[in-house]
Amino acid sequence: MKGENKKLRPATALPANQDLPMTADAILRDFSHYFGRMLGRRTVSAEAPFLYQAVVYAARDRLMERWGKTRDSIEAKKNRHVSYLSLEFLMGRLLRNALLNLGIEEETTEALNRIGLDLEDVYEREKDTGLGNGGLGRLAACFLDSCATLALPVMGYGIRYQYGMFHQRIENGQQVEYPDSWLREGFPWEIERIEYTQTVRFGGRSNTYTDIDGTTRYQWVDTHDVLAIPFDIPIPGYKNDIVNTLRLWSASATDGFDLEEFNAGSYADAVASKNAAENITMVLYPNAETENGQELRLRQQYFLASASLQDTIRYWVSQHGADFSEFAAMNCFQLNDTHPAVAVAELMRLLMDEYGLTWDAAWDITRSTMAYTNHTLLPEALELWPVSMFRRLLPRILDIIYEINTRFIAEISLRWPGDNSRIQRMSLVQEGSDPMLRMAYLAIVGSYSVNGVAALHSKLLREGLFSDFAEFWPEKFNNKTNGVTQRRWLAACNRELAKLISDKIGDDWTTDLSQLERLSDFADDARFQKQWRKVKLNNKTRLAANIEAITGLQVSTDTMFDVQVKRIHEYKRQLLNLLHAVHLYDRIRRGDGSDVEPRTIIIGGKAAPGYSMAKNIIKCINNVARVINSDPVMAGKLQLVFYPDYNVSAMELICPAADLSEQISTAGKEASGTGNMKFMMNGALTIGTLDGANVEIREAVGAENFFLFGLTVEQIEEMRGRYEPQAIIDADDDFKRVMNLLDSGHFNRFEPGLMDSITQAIREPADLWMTAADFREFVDAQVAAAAAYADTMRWTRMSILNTAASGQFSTDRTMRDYNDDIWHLEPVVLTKE
Ligand code: 26V
Repeated sequence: MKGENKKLRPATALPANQDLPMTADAILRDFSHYFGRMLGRRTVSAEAPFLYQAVVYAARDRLMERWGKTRDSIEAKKNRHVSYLSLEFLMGRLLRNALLNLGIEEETTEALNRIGLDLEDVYEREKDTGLGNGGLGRLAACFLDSCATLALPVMGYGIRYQYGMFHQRIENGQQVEYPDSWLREGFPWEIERIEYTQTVRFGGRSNTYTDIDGTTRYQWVDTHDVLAIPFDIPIPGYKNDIVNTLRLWSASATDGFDLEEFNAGSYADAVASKNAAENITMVLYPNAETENGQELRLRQQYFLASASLQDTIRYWVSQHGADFSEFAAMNCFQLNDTHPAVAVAELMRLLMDEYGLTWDAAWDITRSTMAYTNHTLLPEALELWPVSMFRRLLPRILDIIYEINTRFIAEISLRWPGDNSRIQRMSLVQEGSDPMLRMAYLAIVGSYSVNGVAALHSKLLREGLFSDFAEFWPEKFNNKTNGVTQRRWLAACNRELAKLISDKIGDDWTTDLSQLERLSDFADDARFQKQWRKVKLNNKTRLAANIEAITGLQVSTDTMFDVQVKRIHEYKRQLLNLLHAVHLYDRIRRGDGSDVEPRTIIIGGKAAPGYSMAKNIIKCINNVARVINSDPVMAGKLQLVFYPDYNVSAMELICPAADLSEQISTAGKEASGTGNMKFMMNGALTIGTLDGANVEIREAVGAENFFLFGLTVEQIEEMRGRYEPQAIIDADDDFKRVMNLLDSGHFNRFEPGLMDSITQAIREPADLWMTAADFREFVDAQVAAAAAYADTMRWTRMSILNTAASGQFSTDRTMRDYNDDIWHLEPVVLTKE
């Protein structure tokens, strides 16, 4: 393809469009055009097919002109820019956010009202774009929103999975997974850009040859090639006319795919075999933090890395020719965890094999363009790939990684001569009968910046997991505490609270969240407090209606909504929450519940399909819930709800309604958490351990407005090896009764043995998560939370203060930090035509 694009005439831009009017009239006109003429529908009703698509097209037109202008302005200035490489972008729904950022929500509401439609109903018809597992993927989505709002030239690169995160249904208390066919009715936001198709290679072998200068060069030959087709999604900034891009790659077979392997007679088989190529982008892997090693997953990673780097280089060459001297000054690749870390070697390959750079020149560029963010401390989540798999799938890339390692080990030896154990510890290759590549080490060696996602997490990375590397390159390591975008997580999802806040302090907080501090002046204002409570109650009523619609349960809104929603994982300790629920049930049942503050405990989240312990936890929660909810003695006092199919849109309904936010991971295990920030912003109080960003949340809001409990990281580590959960249980009457209830079969009358795996886990001295160790303090902190809740004025004050102190947890702040310390981008200035 290279160079064959002969232009017959100089390219000319289309005449600039007149800016489309942002009025209800114009929006209605465009809606009618799309609905009637393009989609061919006549009858407008709330249920009409393609109604939502037509509204999107009307909005998209308005994004399109701004998108083009943003691109032109970036090109004109030849600005430095960032490519954010991520296997996950958990975008959720896009329509409300687009209208909010364009500033045309009211006009669109008005337009639809005129034809008897409610915009809120249209919003509900959009499926979530669920191309992520949880925190890491949603963080990437919040980053894109903030970068566009700050006018930072950042492009997201990801994969257009045909099937996103599975849907969870609860059948007989158990999680059952259903495929998420989110593209089935079309996805009106994307633009297919076949003109930027790339070719990605797999398999074959690596060959050497001598070029005309006598230099040894490498060639990757006999490969199986797959096409990467980009689909672009517009990312609008907040009322600033900037529209950035999320580019998602979809795999497609080349026309020659595997044809040579078939005899002339099996043409149909050859075409059918195209499936193998197209499978690469078929499905998102749903197993966050466990189960590494699937070959298809490695294919996905390389596919993303290669297509995205080729795309960036294609653009570079179109602007600068094959002169890479300024490439590093103008480009940065931020790696969202190690998932795209193979990009380190792929950039080396492209620069050397395709553009003829020397090793040293290519390495200089690589090492000054790559930056790596780590998102987990769990050792089992660190990616290791079998060398043998790399040799088979990516032979040329393996050569390069070995060469990087050889040179790296030489560097270590120079600094620490003869320190072989250090070399073994730091080598990119973990030796053994099945040698493995350590992707985190590849990412560190190949990057100029390595960051964690909360202060505590970054400290633990430096002192623990990556201590050898931090000793070698202290200047590479830094912290960037996570955030969330307040446009989605307050302005859009909690419009009533947003309005109350804006009426009090103006609406600058939508782009400067530190403004929320000014709310603290009103924390004791009785009138404001009453309004604040009214909003919370309305949000609880909304959630209660939703819970009834999906589970049939009627929950009482004059109870404390005590919420834990996140992926189900042992380290997050949903089990600890369940123990507390059983404890409250036990107290009320014994007639000791007169001072138990009425609560609705809500737990939601998905378990990785292969993570049997997590699935058991879901089943046990559902069993306990059934007993509690059907016991008349509990009425008005205690309810337990398992919220099914938790996702981004569910959180938009849940976080505005929460009173108490459960952030109860074992200290040192949750890298940051971002749900904790969404709850805080929406006025929930946190009950939590000193883990991840909880530490910073507590510092920001003050210890007196946070319910702290549990062992610290140091205490946890200190206790390992001499942890005796059974002794802890025996010494605590409440705990003993809870365990007896679980052991007795009370919650599993007809399912003998069901609770065994969880009661055993709690009694296990080697329990990594030390659930029993924190039981007593957790129960006591819950008593303190209940007492505070019972004092309405005090609770409301604490709630207001939590929102007021949440300013630093905006991804606007996070992105400024990345930009100041790592990216060094100039904001885009829109050029006038
Ligand atoms: C690992 C794997 C491995 C196998 C296949 C699929 C897959 C997908 C994801 C992961 C790692 C997920 C790591 C993660 O989500 N970490 C979370 O990142 C959040 C954003 O920084 C942070 O707030 C959470 O504390 C952290 O758990």
